[in-house]
Amino acid sequence: MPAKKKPEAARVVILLGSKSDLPVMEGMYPLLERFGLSWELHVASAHRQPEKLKRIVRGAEKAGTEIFVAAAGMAAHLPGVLASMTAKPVIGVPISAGPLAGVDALLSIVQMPPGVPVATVAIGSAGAKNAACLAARILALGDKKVAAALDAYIKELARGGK
Ligand code: RP5
Repeated sequence: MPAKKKPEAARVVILLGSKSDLPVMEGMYPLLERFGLSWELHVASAHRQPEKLKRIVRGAEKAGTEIFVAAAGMAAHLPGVLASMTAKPVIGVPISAGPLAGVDALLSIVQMPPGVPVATVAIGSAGAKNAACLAARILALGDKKVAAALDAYIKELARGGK
């Protein structure tokens, strides 16, 4: 009997602290597609749904996900808690979601203790796009197709594209 084919894992798993983070994070999709990176997205708050978060991370690890992106606003603990659950690269996107306009989330995400890194990108939509670009740069190290797509994108930027 032929072996059952394992369902293909999303190379990038995106986690949001809330549905309200979605409009900003949707900016990642066109870039991930352009770089040929498969992805999936889940909402799992580190504060409100820690057990759900654990289940998603365990499932993604088992399936072979290579990079996690986590976006959260306010006291943004999602990327750090996620980084405590995996040894895969975690990219953190601070979201502007309250009176402190994302500076609260930026400081919460970037100030990780030694040994548990979160690669923190800019607040908001620039950060969402850079999360896709950084994921591509990491995966391009071992994937020629991603490297070529990234190279074409960088050349387009040099010609004045956005
Ligand atoms: C964070 O609190 C979420 O990531 C979101 O940015 C912020 C507000 O969440 P909601 O009250 O909109 O669900 O946990």
